Amino acid sequence: MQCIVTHTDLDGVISAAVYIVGTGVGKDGYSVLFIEPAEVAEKLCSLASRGVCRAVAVMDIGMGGNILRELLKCISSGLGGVRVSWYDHHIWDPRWIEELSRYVDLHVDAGSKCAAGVVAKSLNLEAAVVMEYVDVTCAVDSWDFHRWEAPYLYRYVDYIKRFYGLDRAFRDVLDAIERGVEVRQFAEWVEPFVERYMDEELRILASMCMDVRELDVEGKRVCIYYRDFDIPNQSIVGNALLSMCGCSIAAIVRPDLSSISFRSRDFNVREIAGKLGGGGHQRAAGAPLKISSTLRISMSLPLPAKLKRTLLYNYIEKLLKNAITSI
Ligand SMILES: [Mn+2]
Repeated sequence: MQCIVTHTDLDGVISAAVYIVGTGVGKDGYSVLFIEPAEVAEKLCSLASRGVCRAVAVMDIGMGGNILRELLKCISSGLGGVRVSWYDHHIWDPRWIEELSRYVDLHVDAGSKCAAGVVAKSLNLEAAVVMEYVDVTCAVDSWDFHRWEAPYLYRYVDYIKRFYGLDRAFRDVLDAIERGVEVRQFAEWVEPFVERYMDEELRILASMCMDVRELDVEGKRVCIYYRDFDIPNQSIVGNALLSMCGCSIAAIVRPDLSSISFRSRDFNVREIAGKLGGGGHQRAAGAPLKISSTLRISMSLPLPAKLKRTLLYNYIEKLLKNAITSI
């Protein structure tokens, strides 16, 4: 069995489909697992130990010091002869490349705008139909949206992920590519999903700036926003808070209250996330959210949405003020 371990987004889905097309593995010859980067060591090692994979291809999964240490624990013992190849376009420290390439067939190209591009190049794929999907994927992943199909495929995968699971998106895309369906035809075909997504997106965006709690912390305009649904996604919400609502720091609470994420264009939000036990990048970071049991109970009661929001915002406001002033 050829196993594929890939990221839970459009780039992950397209990378996997391009890989299957490029290697020509038959329908029953592969399995695909969608994961977050932090899970890669655990998933890869457990897949190898189960003995069902002859080879594992990892795609669109970045590396980090902690991830590498965890990974080396099992990979350096040989993984029972399972061959591992890895395709990525994130930035890797040269030492990570050196270390991991002793055990893994590494294809890392930080100059590529998406992992799907790295997969296509490594497998010498040049077919126009495939390369068009890759181009659209890179337009999404690099956030430049230079193709009109990009916002369609982006929202389509997000919608399918939420309601049907990414396996379904993967099968749709692979089927389309194998039948020679051009990416612009595919974008038209997914329009009903994108329309439903956009309806929800516009509904949320219409009241977003009124639903935020604004704080002034040391001259920074901090906005707290609670999303009570997964659509639109975190990046769209973060972008709208900064550009439409004029926030200088956006603090977004996930629907399940499990975590809080930060976006900013001028401030290093990694520091704030760090104070709350999280991390990330300078402009986009996140932290786990530990809410009190009283608040958790209140949030599950059939109270008016507005009241719940107020209770939650009061709590987050205190948390953020403490975190930011202690930096
Ligand atoms: Mn990517």
